[in-house]
Amino acid sequence: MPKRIPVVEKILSANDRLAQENRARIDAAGVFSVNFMASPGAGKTSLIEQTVKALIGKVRIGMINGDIATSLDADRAAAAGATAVQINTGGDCHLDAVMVQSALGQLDLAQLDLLIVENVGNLVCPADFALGTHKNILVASIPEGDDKPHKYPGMYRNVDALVINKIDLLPYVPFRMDFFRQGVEILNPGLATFLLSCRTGEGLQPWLDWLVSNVSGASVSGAN
Ligand SMILES: Nc1nc2c(ncn2[C@@H]2O[C@H](COP(=O)(O)OP(=O)(O)OP(=O)(O)O)[C@@H](O)[C@H]2O)c(=O)[nH]1
Ligand SMILES: [Mg+2]
Repeated sequence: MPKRIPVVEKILSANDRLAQENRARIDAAGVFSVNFMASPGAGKTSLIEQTVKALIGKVRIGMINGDIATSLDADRAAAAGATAVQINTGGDCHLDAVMVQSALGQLDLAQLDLLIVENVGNLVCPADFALGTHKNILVASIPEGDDKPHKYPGMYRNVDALVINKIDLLPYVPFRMDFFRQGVEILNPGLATFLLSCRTGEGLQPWLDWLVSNVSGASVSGAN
C-alpha cells in the first residue's frame, strides 16, 4: 500500500497574490517603491513634500495617498511636484493590494523612478497588508511618545527603515530617546534609522541619500 506523503505549502492569501502582481508590475517598470506607515499626524505627507521638493528634476516621483476621506494629502503631494492619485478607503483603516492595484492603473509607471504610497494613519492594521511595494517605511514622531515601539511591536518589527520626525520638538516634549531606540532594537535589530525634522530640514540629507541609492538600484535591476 503506497504511503501518503503530506505536502505543506504556504497558501497565499488573496491579498498576498495581488501584492505579488503589483510588485511584478512595479518591477517591470524599473520603479523603486515604498509604503509609508505611521500614526495619524506623524508627518508622512510632510516628509513626502520635503522629499519631492528636494528631488524634483532628479527623480520622477509618483504618489498614491491613502486616506479614509478627502484628497487633501494628494493635493499637497501634487502641489510639491509629484504625480498623485488619492485613494479614499471609505472607512477602512489601511490600504490593501487591490486598492493599490486600481491606483496603479491611473499612473504611468514608465514615467516614474520612485513610487511612494502613503498608507492610512494607523499603527496597527497597515502592517498586516502587503501592497507589493519594495520597502516599508515607518514614520515615528517625537510628540507620539517614546513608548510606541514597546506598545506597537507588530508595526516596528515589520519595517525596513524608520524615520523619527519632529526632532525640533525634542527640547519641549519629554522623550527618552534611549528607551525608544531600545524598544526598536529588540524588535528590529540594526534597523536603518533617520532622525530628522520636516519643519527645519535638519537630518533630511541622509534620508534622501538612502532613498536615492535605492532608486538607482531599482533602475539598474529593472534594466536587466
Ligand atoms: N514641529 C514639527 N511639526 C511637524 C513636522 N513634520 C510635520 N509636522 C506637523 O505635523 C502635522 C501633521 O503632519 P502631516 O504631514 O499632515 O502628517 P501625516 O502623517 O501625513 O498625517 P495623516 O495623513 O493625517 O495621518 C502638521 O501640522 C505638520 O505641519 C516637524 O518636523 N516638526
Ligand atoms: Mg498625510
